Amino acid sequence: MSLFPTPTRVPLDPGVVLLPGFALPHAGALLAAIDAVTARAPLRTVVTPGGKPMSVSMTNTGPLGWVTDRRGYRYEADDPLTGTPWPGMPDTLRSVAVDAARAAGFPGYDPDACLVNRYAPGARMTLHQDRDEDGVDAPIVSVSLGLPATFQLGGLTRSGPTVRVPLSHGDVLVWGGPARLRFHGVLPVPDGHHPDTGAYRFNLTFRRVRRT
Ligand code: MD3
Ligand code: FE
Repeated sequence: MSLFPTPTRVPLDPGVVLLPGFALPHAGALLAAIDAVTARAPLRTVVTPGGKPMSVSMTNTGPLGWVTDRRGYRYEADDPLTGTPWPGMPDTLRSVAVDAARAAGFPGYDPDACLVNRYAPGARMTLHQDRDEDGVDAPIVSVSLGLPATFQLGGLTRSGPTVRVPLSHGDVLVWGGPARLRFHGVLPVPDGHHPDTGAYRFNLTFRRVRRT
C-alpha cells in the first residue's frame, strides 16, 4: 500500500474520465465552502429562455457565473439577484478541480467559473450540451456530493443512444477533448437521505469560460 496512492481512473469514453471517490477526503470542506458561497449568493430557482422554471436550484462562485433568464443563457460577472460580483471561488473548491483535472490528464487547468447545482429528490436535468463557453479547449470538471444520481451520457447529437453512469458522493468526472460537446443529463434524483447533505444532491461544475 503506497503512502500516496494514484487515484483510480476509469476512462469511460474518449475524453471522459471518472475518478471514483476522488473528492471524498475533501467532502466536508467542500460542503462548508458551498455553505459560505450560498450565504452570499443564495441558491435560487431560475427559468429557461422558454420561461420554464428549472427543477435544479443554482448559484455560482468564481469570476463568472452561468445565468439563464427569458433573455437567454450566458455568463455574467455579477449575480443578478444581488447586483454584486459572484463570491470568489474558495481555494478548497479550486484545488479539488485542478487536482482532478491533472489526475485525468489535463495539467494547468484554470477554471474561471463554478456552477453550484442543488437537486432535491425529483429534480433532473434534461439532455443538453454545454456550449455557452468560449474556452471549449479546457475540460469540464464535475464533482458530485450527497444523494446519488444517474448521469446520462449521449453523443454529439441529441438523438441516438445514451449510456447511464451512476454517480455517488465524492465522485468526480472530467470531460475534455472529444467529449466536451457531448449531450448529457441527469435522471430525476430518487428520494433519499444522505448523512452529509440530507435530502439533496449537490453538483459542482467547473468550467473555463474565457479563452486562456
Ligand atoms: C458531459 N450538470 O450544469 S455535470 C450542467 O450533475 C450539468 O449537475 C450536471 O450538466 C449535474 O450543465 C452534470 C457534468 C457534465 C458537465 C458538462 C459536460 C458533463 C458533461 C459537458 C460535456 C459532456
Ligand atoms: Fe451540462
